[in-house]
Amino acid sequence: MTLSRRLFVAAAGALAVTGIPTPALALSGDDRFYRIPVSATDTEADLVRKASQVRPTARQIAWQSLERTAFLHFGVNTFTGLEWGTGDEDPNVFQPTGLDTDQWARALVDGGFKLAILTVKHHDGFVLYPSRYTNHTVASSSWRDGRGDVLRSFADSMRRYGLKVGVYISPADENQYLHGVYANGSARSPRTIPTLVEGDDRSPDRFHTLDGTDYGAHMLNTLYEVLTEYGQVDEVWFDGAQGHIPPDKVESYDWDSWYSLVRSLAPDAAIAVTGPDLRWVGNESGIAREDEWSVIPVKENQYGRTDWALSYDTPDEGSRDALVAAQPTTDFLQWWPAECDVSIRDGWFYHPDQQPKSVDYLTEIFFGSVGRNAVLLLNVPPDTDGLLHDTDVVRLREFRERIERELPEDLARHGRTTSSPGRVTVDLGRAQEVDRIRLAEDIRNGQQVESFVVEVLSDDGWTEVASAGTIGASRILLLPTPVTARRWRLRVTQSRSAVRISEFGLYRSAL
Ligand code: FUL
Repeated sequence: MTLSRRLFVAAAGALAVTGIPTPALALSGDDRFYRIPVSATDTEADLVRKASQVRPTARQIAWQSLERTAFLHFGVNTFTGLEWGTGDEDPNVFQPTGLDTDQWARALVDGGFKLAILTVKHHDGFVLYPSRYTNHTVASSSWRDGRGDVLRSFADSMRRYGLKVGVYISPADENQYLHGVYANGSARSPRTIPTLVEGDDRSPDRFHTLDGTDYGAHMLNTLYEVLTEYGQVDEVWFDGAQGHIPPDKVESYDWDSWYSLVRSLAPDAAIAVTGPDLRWVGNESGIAREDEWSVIPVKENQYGRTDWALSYDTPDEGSRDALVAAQPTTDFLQWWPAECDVSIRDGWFYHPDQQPKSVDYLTEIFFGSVGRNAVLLLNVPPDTDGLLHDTDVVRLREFRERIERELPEDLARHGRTTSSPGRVTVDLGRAQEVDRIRLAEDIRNGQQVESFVVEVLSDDGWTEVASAGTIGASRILLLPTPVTARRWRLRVTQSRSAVRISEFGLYRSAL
């Protein structure tokens, strides 16, 4: 059942960090506690206490609750068959003659998705709306006589069907590299955004003065167009890859200026994954660590870029041992939750010879991401007609139906729940078969549980049926065989501070 305001104390922990206000004030999400500085003299106990005091921001809480989000990789690569474009492709190859973004939206809703992110600009630099700052766009294609705007259609359709809108804007840009803008060695200096161009019909209320290189200013102007002309955006995705730009052509990205513009134009948008709000899980298979922490040690790199204090793919990102191991490089303990990106097909872009993953595989991915304190970001690439392929559309529906059968009805909802320090007990009224358990901490109280057991009452007393480490925003346990019992208990065996459990759900799958 969902335990809305139930609090139980699993372990006492001091709540005050010298010099900063108590996080008890921050239960609805508060930027003041999303990261706490670490010093070289902090003991293990100090680190654990600080980690227990980190809280998500309101925008991180909103993002986490989405659970299933979608990626749409679409652009010139869809037509050239490449995964990474070249920046000098003929824009005229882009001919999605049957573009129907309502069809995308319907399929994603039918798959249980709540937000979709479009690749507005991939590494090739081709832009899916008519930009004032580059000719490598849809406007240079004869498609719709140069008047097509995929971003407009996408954003309108998503909103029409109740989906939130996200934008992928690649920092790497091969076209701008070929035009001598990207990595041209220009100085970082104050830039006026938007930078008005000849014949510009905009008269903004406010201009932003931000530091940037020539390319940094180009990114800022792109962000300005996307975030002021297309309605509310809830996720801005900055990728970390370089495409084919030679590694010695270094453009030091103006992260601080980009973040600041996003915050002022789209304050609710979560900035991913080269960003402060959420992190890449560390692989592209859609699977989180079994024990996935949302509070992890980070360091701050050049121009305010949040980076891992350990490595992006370390098997343990946030346990007590990890906090201690990372300490020499840690600047902050930060709420930096994991996003699991994976494509339904092998490639990110559509290739006719590839097939979507099976429902079994997608279900495994769901349990490996949403079931492990992460958010799923599943890519479903539109094809050359500008449609999601029928096979993928059917697969999305089957995936949603399968998850509904995996977790059909929370049996605990009709039970009687009691809680006492470190324990939540559910009396189902009669013995019932259970094979899936869904748990959640109220993350407004941070992430506290380090280990727990689930037990059932039998003639021999309380007997363990499952045990694991972290819970976080969502933990789903699959029992290898169904267990029949009337009384079920969650017992926290180790925690960082007072634990607030918001969900103890018991299910019998109907497969
Ligand atoms: C990667 C990119 O290089 C891929 O093309 C894709 O966009 C993926 C989501 O991120 O880093």
